[in-house]
Amino acid sequence: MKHPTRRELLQATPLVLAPNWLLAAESKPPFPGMILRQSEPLNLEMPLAAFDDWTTPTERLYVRSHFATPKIDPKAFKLVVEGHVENKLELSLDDVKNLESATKPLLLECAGNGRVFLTPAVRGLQWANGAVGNPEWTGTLLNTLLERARPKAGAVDVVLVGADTGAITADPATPGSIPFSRSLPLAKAKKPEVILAWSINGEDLTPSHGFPLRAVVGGWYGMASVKWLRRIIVTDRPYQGYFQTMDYSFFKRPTGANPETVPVTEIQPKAVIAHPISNTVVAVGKALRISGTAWAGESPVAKVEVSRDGGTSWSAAKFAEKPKPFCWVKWTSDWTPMEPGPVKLVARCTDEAGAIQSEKRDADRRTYAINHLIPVEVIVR
Ligand SMILES: Nc1nc2c(c(=O)[nH]1)N[C@H]1C(S)=C(S)[C@@H](COP(=O)(O)O)O[C@H]1N2
Ligand SMILES: [Mo]
Repeated sequence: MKHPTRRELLQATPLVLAPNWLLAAESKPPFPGMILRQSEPLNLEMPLAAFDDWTTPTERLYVRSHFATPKIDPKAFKLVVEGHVENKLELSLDDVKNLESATKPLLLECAGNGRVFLTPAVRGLQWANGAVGNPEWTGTLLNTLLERARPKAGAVDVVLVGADTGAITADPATPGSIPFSRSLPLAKAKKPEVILAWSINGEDLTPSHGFPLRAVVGGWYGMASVKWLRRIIVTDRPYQGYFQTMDYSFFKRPTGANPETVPVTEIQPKAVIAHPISNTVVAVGKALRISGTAWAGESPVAKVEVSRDGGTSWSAAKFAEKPKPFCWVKWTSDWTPMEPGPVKLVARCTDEAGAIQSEKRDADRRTYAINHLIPVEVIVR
């Protein structure tokens, strides 16, 4: 018999036995109930129960890291803003923290969230629904720094570069060791939903969430929210970094033109049923509250609907609060099942621009932006 490798063992071992966070920069073991998707680098998924909190507690926020967590000395920390700018900046952490600050909730969702639902199975971390969270961030607008650095005429992209580096050896392999980096078009970089955060839920960022400084890009999938931010480079042409060409890209079909490869950017609308969970037995004739959260990208959530017949008929869910832009909204839908048998519950979200979740998976999205309808089956008895 072939002996399992250390990696295989760790992947198959319950979280409580995995000692790897002791080797990483993380000071605490992951919160009980977090789902270990990979131990090196650390990748953790939030359990369904965590959809109950509107504000995601820091220890419940999913972790998605491509490389090992870098150890950064906050006293030696420098943020550089350079490239196609009139005024190159070099700032200490205190310089950044002394800029005008804002505190706002912003949802973060990994572009691969829901990948486990793809058939046939694909490569990549097998996230179920929980590579998402809605914490509160404190930081300064990226625009505040750009105003000081003054992009030159012809500036196109703002490249955010992390302090973490590594080589990806699986195809498509990186050209040796590279830092994690992503760009935003200048127009998006100037928006008020794009912040450089030093605090999450009122406390310092934790090592795995980007200590001491990270970007949070409201409305876009998580890969744009660069952690351990170190350099900001303004460019005069579109950036073609690995994590927006070889990785985190999909196909667009402009009308009348050939398919093009484009970076994954905006979050697509999604509703998740947190209660009841799949395969629950529910009582005939007894009121049941179906509940969950829903979110969208640059347009706020307009509507959540629930179906109790696998998607044939739909009824509007109730919001627990008015949907806030760039955040999730909690919703409920009350139902008294009257007939015994299996029932497929489905929830779907529509945003204010009219984008709605579809029943079928769009293959052009490759392994990203997964928001087709996923039924939750319950048994009425
Ligand atoms: N420097 C750096 N930033 C990064 C990543 C990374 O690996 N390195 N992962 C990105 C991805 S794909 C996601 S989904 C989010 C996850 O942020 P979190 O781990 O704080 O939840 O961080 C993004 N920022
Ligand atoms: Mo991600």
